Amino acid sequence: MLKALIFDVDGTLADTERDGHRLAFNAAFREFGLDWEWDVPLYGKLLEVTGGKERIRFYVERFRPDYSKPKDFDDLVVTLHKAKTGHYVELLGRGGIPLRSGVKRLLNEARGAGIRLAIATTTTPENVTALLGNTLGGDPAEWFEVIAAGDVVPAKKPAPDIYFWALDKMKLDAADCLALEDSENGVRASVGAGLKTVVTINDYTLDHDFSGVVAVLSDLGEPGQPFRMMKGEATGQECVDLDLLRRWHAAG
Ligand code: XBP
Ligand code: MG
Repeated sequence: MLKALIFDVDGTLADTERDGHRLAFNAAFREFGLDWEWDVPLYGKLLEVTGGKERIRFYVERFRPDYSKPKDFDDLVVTLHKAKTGHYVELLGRGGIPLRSGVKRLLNEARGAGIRLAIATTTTPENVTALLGNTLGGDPAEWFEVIAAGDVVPAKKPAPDIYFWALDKMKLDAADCLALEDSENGVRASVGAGLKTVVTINDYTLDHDFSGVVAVLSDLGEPGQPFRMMKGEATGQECVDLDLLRRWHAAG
């Protein structure tokens, strides 16, 4: 029986990467006098690695062989990432990023029907609070009973650990939940944790491998603004509602 929905954040609840996280990283690099500039295509390659601190290290290793790391490079990464979080939260505070189509509608429907809600994300907890506070309003804990985020597990997505952590806190079996994701790394994590998964793609993830998921679609859709279906069956539906999620959960 479907008892809970577990949402990814970046790319799933909101399109945060290209015009949110990327800009915040660049602002932090500028602030610290670094000539590192992550343009849109480069950032797509950097998304291969989840987690902001991990991504900065990956960039230096893979794309900046010219950069000689200072002795305190580990500390620098932490400092840069703190600054990046500050810029990101500020950007969200300016109302910079809305929720994706259909997200609020589905959250409201699920909440009204007594379906439990949780979050499983790689991003920093402060970012989740800021995004939800600026879009849904109020305290995120009123919407999501568990927020699994950031460094609570050492191995980030594609490892399944963040989903196991959330399931453990909710005391639920994977079989009774459905995950909503947007990326291959996210799907490897959710499917790896034994969760049936629905994917809403975005520009950075449209050619990802989504093996093992129950449905792939453009977005959750709104009445009059139907989703497009890439994989799965949704006869007669123009938006993703609980009925459809229950169907996918039972069939998948
Ligand atoms: C999201 C991430 C995060 C964000 C940046 O992946 O990988 O690292 O890009 O956030 P997912 P931080 O949607 O799969 O959870 O800088 O706070 O890590
Ligand atoms: Mg994501």
